Amino acid sequence: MFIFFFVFSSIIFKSFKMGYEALVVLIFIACLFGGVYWYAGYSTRSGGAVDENQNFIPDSWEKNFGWFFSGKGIIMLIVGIGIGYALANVVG
Ligand SMILES: [Ca+2]
Repeated sequence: MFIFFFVFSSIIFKSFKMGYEALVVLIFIACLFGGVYWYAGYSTRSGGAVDENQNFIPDSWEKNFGWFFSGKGIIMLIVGIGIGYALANVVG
């Protein structure tokens, strides 16, 4: 988790200088994370994954990446802010 935040904050930090590339990377991350969150819901709803506690997150993922789902709001907020800054750099 700490490695994740370290990598993530370094990407955000670089976005202040990189502009266009950072925007592309951040949009890619947003799509990737969105896809993972969507797939978690999809795989549990379709019955493809075990979800005994009925929170639409496959229990096998929750075991190791529970923080990734519990921190969904803050993670997407940080990505959103990053995109906002990168976009401001590109447009401005
Ligand atoms: Ca679950």
